[in-house]
Amino acid sequence: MKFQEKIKDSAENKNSNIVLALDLPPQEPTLLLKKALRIIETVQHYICAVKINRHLTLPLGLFDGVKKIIEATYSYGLPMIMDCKINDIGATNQVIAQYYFKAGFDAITANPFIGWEQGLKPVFETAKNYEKGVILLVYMSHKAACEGYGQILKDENGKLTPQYVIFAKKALKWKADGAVVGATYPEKIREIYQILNEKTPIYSPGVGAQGGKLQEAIKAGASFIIVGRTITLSKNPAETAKKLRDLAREAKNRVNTTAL
Ligand code: NUP
Repeated sequence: MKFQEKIKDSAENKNSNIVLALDLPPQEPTLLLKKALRIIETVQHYICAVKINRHLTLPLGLFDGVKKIIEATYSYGLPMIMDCKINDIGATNQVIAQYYFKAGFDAITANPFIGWEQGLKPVFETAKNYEKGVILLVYMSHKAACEGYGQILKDENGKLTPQYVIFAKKALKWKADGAVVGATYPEKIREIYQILNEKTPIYSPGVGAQGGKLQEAIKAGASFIIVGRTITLSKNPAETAKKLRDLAREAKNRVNTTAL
């Protein structure tokens, strides 16, 4: 099954659009793995996918500890995303993508700054061969995002255009499986949502720890909300994930009712 269908099915089954960013602070690897597995086990009912970052791949190893996390995640019926933000020359990107897909990830993230030919083209081709997904960064959640994603440049017709508008159009052209737009910038989500026109779902990180508001992101058009530290560092991750899931459901219902 293709990634977009897989995560849509999972969101329906779990009745949740929360993607858990399984980020934990550095600690002894055996303990880290134990904590990571425990968190997935306790929050599995309230999330639709798990996203992993270097917090786990670096200390645990892709075909060692991370493999165990992937297996556990699958046993709960949840897809897995590797947030590797691919950003190199095509030949290198291809090797990176192959390793992540072979390890069992359903989708990877990539940076559109590197462009298509000898950049992301081999990544999209590899993803297609493996029936996996590629999610593009379109506007990041941090403060300095405007320095890159927000810079104004000339598009191919010479018209002054923000970088993120060009990236959103590329997400459509390259048939990306998702676009990352920070929950810290709901006005950017709104603008990018208009361009993507529901063809490419928006994944929105930056809720809680980075100051973004889940309800605002959903109201602006985000399909999936990525949450890390607010859940992983909470005293009761399951309770926090449930609360966020319920808030997201309410916000989604409100959007649907207003649209009627
Ligand atoms: O723009 C982005 N912002 C962001 O926070 C793109 C990302 N991939 N992320 C990631 O989402 C970040 O690296 C982390 O893994 C997660 C957000 O975690 P938190 O701020 O909810 O703890």
